[in-house]
Amino acid sequence: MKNNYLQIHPEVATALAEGKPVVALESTIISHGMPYPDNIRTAREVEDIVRNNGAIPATIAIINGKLCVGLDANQLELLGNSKDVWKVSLRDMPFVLSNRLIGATTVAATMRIASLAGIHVFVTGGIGGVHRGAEVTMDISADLTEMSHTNVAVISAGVKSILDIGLTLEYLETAGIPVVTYGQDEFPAFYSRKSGFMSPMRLNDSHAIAEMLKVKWALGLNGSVMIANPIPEGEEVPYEKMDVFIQQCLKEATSLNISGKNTTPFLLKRIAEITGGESLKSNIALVKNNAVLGAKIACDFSN
Ligand code: PSU
Ligand code: MN
Repeated sequence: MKNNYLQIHPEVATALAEGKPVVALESTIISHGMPYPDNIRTAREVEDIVRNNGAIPATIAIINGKLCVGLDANQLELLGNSKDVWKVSLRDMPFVLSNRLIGATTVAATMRIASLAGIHVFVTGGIGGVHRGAEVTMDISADLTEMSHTNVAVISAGVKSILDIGLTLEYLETAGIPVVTYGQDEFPAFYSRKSGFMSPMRLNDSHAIAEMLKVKWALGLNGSVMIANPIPEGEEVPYEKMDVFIQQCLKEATSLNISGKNTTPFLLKRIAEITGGESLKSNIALVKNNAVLGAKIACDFSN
């Protein structure tokens, strides 16, 4: 069925029509996850990495009443350097489209749009999840509900400890979402290779991961697979060190009454400030590392 709101970049459309590997990329990380101009530089470099590893990148955002799949240089600049960019999760999509606002898509919204376009592999930094204190706030990211029914695999560096990692893993299990860690037994915690939680599953190569995706969807087991890719050794900030900063930022968020959709962007920004850019450096390194693995999985998946 043709979707009148979809605008697929010609290069992406050609790749999809020819069955070539395509990797979806999100835009909230650009507009609300990193400061300018690191955000745009990183977005471009991540696209280059996807290309150099054999796949076509498709960065996704909402611009001028269209669900854009694949952005040009001006559109990337707009997302990275405009003041009024909406953070668009699933519930925001119709509002931002019908009002022709500029929207940066979260994991949830990016997955849905990727799926509409026929893309099955998606690279991000980290997914949203169950927040600490969710038993009171009910703050559970729509990323998780979306992952429970949309057939797009998500490559991330695990879950950072601004969230409740244990509860997030429980939620993923309840939702029937396989969690596969690449190359190690322990589930990674974004900036850190360790989290204190064992990964439910482990696979050591992209081919095996692509096979698992094919089997899952062939069985009619709809939904995502979370592929957790540990940050490279030389780039990590150890868990214990990072957790001190995170605790401090969480306290600040509470005292400033930050809630809802503002929580994650606030925490990411404060952590980068408090660590004097160290967290940002790690964040950039892990996204690039995910782009390499994602492109390889997309190549194996399309074969
Ligand atoms: N986690 C990160 N970096 C990010 C995000 C999450 O480490 O940039 C972004 C992603 O776009 C994710 C969104 O989908 O935050 C989750 O927001 P929320 O918790 O409001 O659902
Ligand atoms: Mn939330």
